[in-house]
Formats: sequence, structure tokens, C-alpha cells
Amino acid sequence: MQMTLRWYGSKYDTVTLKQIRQIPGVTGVISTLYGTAPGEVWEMDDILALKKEIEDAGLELTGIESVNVHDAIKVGTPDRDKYIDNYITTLERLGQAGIHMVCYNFMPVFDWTRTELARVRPDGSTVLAYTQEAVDALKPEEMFASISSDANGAILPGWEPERMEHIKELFEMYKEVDDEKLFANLKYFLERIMPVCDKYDINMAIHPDDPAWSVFGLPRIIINKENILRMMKMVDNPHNGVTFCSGSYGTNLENDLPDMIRSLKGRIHFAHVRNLKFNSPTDFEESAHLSSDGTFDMYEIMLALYDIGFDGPIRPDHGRMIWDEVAMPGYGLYDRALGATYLNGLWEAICKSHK
Ligand code: CS2
Ligand code: MN
Repeated sequence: MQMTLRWYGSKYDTVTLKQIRQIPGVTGVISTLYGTAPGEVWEMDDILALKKEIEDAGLELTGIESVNVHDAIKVGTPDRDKYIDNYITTLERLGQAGIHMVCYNFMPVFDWTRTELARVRPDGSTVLAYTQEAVDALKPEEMFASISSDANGAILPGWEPERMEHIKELFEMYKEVDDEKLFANLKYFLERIMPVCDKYDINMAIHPDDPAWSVFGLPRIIINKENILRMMKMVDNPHNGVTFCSGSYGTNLENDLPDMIRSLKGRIHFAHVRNLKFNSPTDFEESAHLSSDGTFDMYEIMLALYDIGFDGPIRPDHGRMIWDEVAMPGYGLYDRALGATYLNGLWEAICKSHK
């Protein structure tokens, strides 16, 4: 596996490439053209400039997170083909630039949803947290207001103000879309993009819905083993794969994470590994990566990845905000660096004990 860190680009990120390069064992970054809107074609010059900036800093552009999917594709509106054509052009250019892993999600309206961006833990660190009670008490637009006021000035992926201005229309668009329709629209999208993925050897890695259940009555399908295996079968191409995100699938305590990993042998193209601490089944917070700080056994997760021969990019996911750092919630330097080092340590121990 290759240890990486997510990086939003020098215009948006408080963390520098130089800092990332100094984390032992991190050799690549996962980045995106953060200023582009879903549905837009990515310019070749922009892709190459991003790649060059990263390579000049002594790192590799290991993959893209994310090329976001336009809502017309998820809803299946009559103009979806135009947006799929744009997506294909972007993939073509990424392939020509030598990029072989693209993470995306198929969540309606929002990307991940948290109800607190800075819950204070007993040690004074702050973390992202979720309670179902808070979601049930809020309208989506109220949620947006509370999220943006807590974001340290950063724009959070999927919560861009331009999108949120149209939140009512977005909800309206999804009125007729249930789980089955969303599955069908995903299949349509994948069938259309697989030829370009085959041509350029691009691994598509769908990110799970987070939390792994319906919020605000919107359909959500990338939530458990049954659905993800259905998705792998419905477009049975090795380039149709997943981002295994322990913190997202793990929101549902019924998901057996190591078992899910083992069932996805050959189809995990990217791994996000982080821990959660549950205070109740509907109240969780994002703990440090260490097993003993949260609910998941991180050794078992890494062992399962090892057992299936996982050799793709991996990254620590959201970290806590520690040591007075001010950064995009979940994406500071310090705790993610600790996470990367811990995961590298588990991996080294697993490799050596299996020799
Ligand atoms: C990420 C997601 O920050 C996060 O929770 O894991 O935003 C992820 O990048 C997207 O869902 C992938 O498209
Ligand atoms: Mn993730």
C-alpha cells in the first residue's frame, strides 16, 4: 500500500506540501481541482499544473478525491448525458496525465453530514461529531448555517455556499428518486464511463455515504455489504471499485468492517482509515486513529487489508484538531500525521509478522 494525505491545493489548504513531505512514510497526496463545480470539464493545463506543483515538492499525485458527480446524473434527468460526457472528458485527461485512481460519491445533495464540527473532548481536542437527535431537529438549510459558522472559514466539500443557495430546488429534484432509481442511475453512469476507465486504466473508487443511512429523507445506497456487492456485480468490471472508508461504513455498528473488506478483494482501490467513538448507536464522534481511543479495532482493519493483498493508496481520514491548530475541520496537519504514522506502524508489524 502507499500512504498518502489528502491535500486541497495551495489556494485552499492550510497544510503545505513541504509539511506533508516531512511526515515519515507519506509519499503521495490525493488532491482535486477544488475550485471546479460538479459537471464542469477539467482543463488539461490545470491538471498538469497541479501534478507539477506536487511533484516539484517531492511527492506524487497518487489519485483524485473527488471528481464530483453532477446531480443531473444522480437524479437521471434528461440532460444527464451531457454531464456524463463532461465527466468522461475529465477522466480522459486525467488518464492522459497518468492518474489512475478517482474517488467519487453518489450521495444525493450533501456529501458527508456531521452535526458538530468542533465537539470538545476531555483532553481539549476538538472533533467532528454526529447525533441523530440533532439532525431530526433541523431543516437542511439550518444545518448548512450551523456547519458553515463552525468551519474555520473553510469551505467544506459538498457544502459549497453556491450549492446551498439552491438547496430547496435540489431536494425538489430528488423527490421521485428512491433507492432503486438511484441504483439504476449509478449503473447507467458506470456503464458509460467504464470504456474510458478501461482505456486509461483508471480505478473508480466510490466513497460510502456518511452516515451510512438516509438523512433528511434522501435515498442513500452505498451503506453496507449487501448494497456494495450488488453494485460490484451490476457493473462487473475491475475498474468499478470502492473507497473503503472505515469511518463512514463504521457509522452503522451493524457493518462488520474486516468482513466487508475481505468480501471486496480486488475491488478496493483506495482506503480511508479512521476510528469513531460511539457514545450511543446514534451519537458518535471522530476519535484519534488509535484503537484504544475509539470503537474500532484498527489492527483488524489493517490486517483485513493485508489479507486481501491491498496495494492501493491509503490515507488517514479526518483527524482531531489538536495543539491549537486552525484548519479545515477534520483536515489539520497534526492529527492526520499521527494517524499516518500509526497506520504505517500497524502495517509494518503486520508485514513482519507474516514473513
Ligand atoms: C471525505 C468525503 O471528508 C470526507 O469525509 O471522506 O468528503 C469524500 O471525499 C467524498 O465523499 C468522496 O467523494
Ligand atoms: Mn472517507
